Amino acid sequence: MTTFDLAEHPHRRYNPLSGEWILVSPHRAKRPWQGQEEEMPKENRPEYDPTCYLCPTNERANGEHNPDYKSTYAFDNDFAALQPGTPAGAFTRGSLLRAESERGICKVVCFSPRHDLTLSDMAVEDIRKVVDLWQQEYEELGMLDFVNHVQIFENKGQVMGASNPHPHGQIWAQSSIPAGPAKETQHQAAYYKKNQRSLLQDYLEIELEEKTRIIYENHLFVVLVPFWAVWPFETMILPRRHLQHIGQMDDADKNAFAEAIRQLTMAYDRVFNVSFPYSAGIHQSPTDGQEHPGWHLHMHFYPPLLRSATVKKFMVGYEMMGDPQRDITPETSAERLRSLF
Ligand code: H2U
Ligand code: ZN
Repeated sequence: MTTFDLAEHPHRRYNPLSGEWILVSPHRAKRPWQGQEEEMPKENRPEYDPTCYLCPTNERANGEHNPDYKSTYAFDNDFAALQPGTPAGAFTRGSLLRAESERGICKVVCFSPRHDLTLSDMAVEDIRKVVDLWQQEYEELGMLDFVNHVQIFENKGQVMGASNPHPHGQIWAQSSIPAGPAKETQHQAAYYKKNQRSLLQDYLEIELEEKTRIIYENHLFVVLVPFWAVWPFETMILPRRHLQHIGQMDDADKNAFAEAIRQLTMAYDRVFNVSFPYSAGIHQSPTDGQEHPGWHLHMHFYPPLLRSATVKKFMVGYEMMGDPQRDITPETSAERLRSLF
């Protein structure tokens, strides 16, 4: 009888943040790089695109013109999924059909006036300005009475559904706490209640000891592939300090956070020699007026690519019906990513 080995045998891994499990099948990926790694022609974008609705001075869908902004710029999404003026109300039919009105604000955040850049091309001082804007928006939106949760995120690349290559992200601020952050709120609170310690700080300590999933460190932030990662190159940026939200970041935190983002996105671009697509977002404490002592800020990166610039992972079949599944282990992915810093 052989002994159970995480690198060899099919197993399930627990995600303590979400309470969900993921199936890992390492035997199917003995050689994770069997796919060809074709080079994609480097896209040649102009610094300014007169047809881009995010470039400075250009007209947007609502007829407004963007200012001639020089660093970052945030505006209300012209096609906002949520609106601040939605009337209160509910629809129910017994306990089975339930709907509630939802108020919110959706913003678009331009990271740079330059149409041809991505975060990985930007200087750390310029990424720092993006972090400053995220902080300001989190605080301002979070202060609004009806806003209990602020989701900062970026969809990068056509395969993730980004509508425009101009470097930008979005912020959705709303009354209710969406499912992902709600699960993380619940699990971190339960852990804190039981242990008087933060779940992610304890987790980070273990990872710093094991080292196998750490891919980058600076004096304030760590980037790692979570033990329970689902996407082939999924990562998480974690502050060493127990920050509940971005509002608590000081200058040093913001600089180190910007540096971690820069290093990670540059490494990502080297995986398949393409501008690496992903969805990324900051999870942090809700702005609902509660204390949330267990909440530990972190940024998730979920890149869809699997084997090459063109072969992406699909979350289909068993994963839609059952649990997420991966072949390449998080440790193998971490090793690969670490070599690209
Ligand atoms: P994505 O690339 O992540 O889709 O973000 C771009 C957003 O920009 C998208 O949500 C908005 C779209 O609604 N938008 C405007 O607000 N004004 C415009 O003129 C075009 C697109
Ligand atoms: Zn542009």
